[in-house]
Amino acid sequence: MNKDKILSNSDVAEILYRMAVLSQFVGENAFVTRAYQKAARNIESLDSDIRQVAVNGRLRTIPGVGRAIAGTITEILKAGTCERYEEMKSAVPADIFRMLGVTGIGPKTVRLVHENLGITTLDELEKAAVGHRLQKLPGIGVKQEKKILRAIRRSKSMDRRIPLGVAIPIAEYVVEYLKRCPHAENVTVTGSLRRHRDTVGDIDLIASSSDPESVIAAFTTMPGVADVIGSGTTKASVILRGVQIDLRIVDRSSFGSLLQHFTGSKEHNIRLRELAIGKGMKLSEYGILDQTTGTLLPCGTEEEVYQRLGLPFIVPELREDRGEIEAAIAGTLPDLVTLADIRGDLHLHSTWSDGANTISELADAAIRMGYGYICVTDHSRSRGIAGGLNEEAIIEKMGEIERINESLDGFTVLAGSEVDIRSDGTLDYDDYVLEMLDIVIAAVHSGFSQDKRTMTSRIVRAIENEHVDILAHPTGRLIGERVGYEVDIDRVIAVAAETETAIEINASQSRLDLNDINARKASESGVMLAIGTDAHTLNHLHYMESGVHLARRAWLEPRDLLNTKSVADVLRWAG
Ligand code: DGT
Ligand code: CA
Ligand code: CA
Repeated sequence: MNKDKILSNSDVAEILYRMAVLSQFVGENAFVTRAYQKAARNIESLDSDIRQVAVNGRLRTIPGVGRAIAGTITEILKAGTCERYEEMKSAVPADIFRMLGVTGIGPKTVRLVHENLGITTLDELEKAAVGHRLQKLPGIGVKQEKKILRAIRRSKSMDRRIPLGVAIPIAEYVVEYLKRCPHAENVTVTGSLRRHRDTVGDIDLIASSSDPESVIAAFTTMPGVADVIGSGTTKASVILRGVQIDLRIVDRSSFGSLLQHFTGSKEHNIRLRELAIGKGMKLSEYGILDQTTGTLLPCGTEEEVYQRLGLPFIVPELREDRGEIEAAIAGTLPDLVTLADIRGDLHLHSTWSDGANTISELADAAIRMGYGYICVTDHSRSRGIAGGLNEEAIIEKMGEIERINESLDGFTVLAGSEVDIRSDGTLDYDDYVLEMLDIVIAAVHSGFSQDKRTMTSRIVRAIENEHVDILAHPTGRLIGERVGYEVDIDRVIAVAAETETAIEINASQSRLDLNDINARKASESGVMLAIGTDAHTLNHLHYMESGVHLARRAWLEPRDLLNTKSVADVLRWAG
């Protein structure tokens, strides 16, 4: 890390998260690991700037920050790192985070190959697997070696696109900055980010201006710009925090045409152009050219573009050439779900397990968001590292929920759990515990390297349990980090339809799982979907927005989602 860089809350949290991972690796006890995690999470959700908190000598008022971690944070703020972090890093292979990021490679394997073969990078590990040097190691063998190689190759094939969670804050920063330029008007995000794809190749912005050059100058000299890739009188591209940002400036009269063009997708635009040609028109980023008269009609708004083509407006989320143009022509575009339709969040973690906030705090925040209910789904017994609850704690927690509900009017806290699906497909609580809960979410958190058949029957067995209401993050992917486990999602969808189990759209920006294509498939197969934020701090509650955009990309209407229902209907549905 650059020593002169100004550290944000999330930079400090990131180092603490990494320390949590390393502490497991160097054999610290689970308590230390959890302490780092907890502090990291609370710093992430802090409303104030961590630097200011430190200056005011108030680090220890942050929950989970004791004397030791306060010292660590102070060190990080001063030096960009800390002694213990460097010490732990030097005791482990250099490439450890990349190796651990591969689904199916855990600390045990990394330690084994490091100690026996001196392997410190993912490439070395791949080479050793190709050269059959791993199978000789204790506990690895031929089968395991093959598995490791396959896992590395899967992980390497993952594309290098930017996760939404990384792109959104960067785009917000740039938009805010440009809006303050005196000559910039209509600063707008376009491209795949406006369509709310789960990853983006770059960030595309447009604006209109009477003085484009001054806006371009402001853009290319913006604080944080690491490189200017190109700069002209009406467009420029820069690199900021490792991400490419394209800006186009256009005259206000053709703003709608450019917005439509740059929002894409390319496939959608190609289809629109074909449609235009059939009507004797030529569609471009400058406007619509009437071929017979030869006049160019620039469109000031996007609505105008669609209108002139004889189509109803098509929202950005649908513009992927997945049938939206046909539906627009036929007048059968879906009546998509909106954020206002969402009445509750069904996947939340509290301080009972690994969340940063109490149930009351979560409820208060949800009330402020206009929800009618939340379901608090802390981890189950076996998730020791995430503070999973045993049966006694569950009962105690249900008592607390009851007391909170008595004090609330028109709002309900549901008692739930995110129950681990064990490697054989059984659940982490006995049926009598599952029966007591309002909502049971089942999830895979371990044994990611199981082969596709084993994993699929494991999940199928879990959702066949009559107490399971929702299957959480069904593919286990972490965008930009791991591809997830191998699973026959079509089979899971089919069984979910049969067993009337809902499937989650996990709205966490690093998961977004199910994705748009599979969520649409599930819905078309008759499966109910449920958006859950998987919030571990209050800040995460706003992931609901990303979940709703994903649902819209999946063509979902309010009736396709569980959490657009009233609490009574949710309970009736869960039966
Ligand atoms: P990304 O950045 O890979 O996530 O995807 P987009 O969709 O943001 O693509 P990008 O940044 O290459 O271009 C932005 C938009 O510009 C794209 O969505 C549609 C438009 N566009 C780019 N190239 C073409 C093209 O060759 N034909 C047409 N019709 N439109 C294009
Ligand atoms: Ca783009
Ligand atoms: Ca671009």
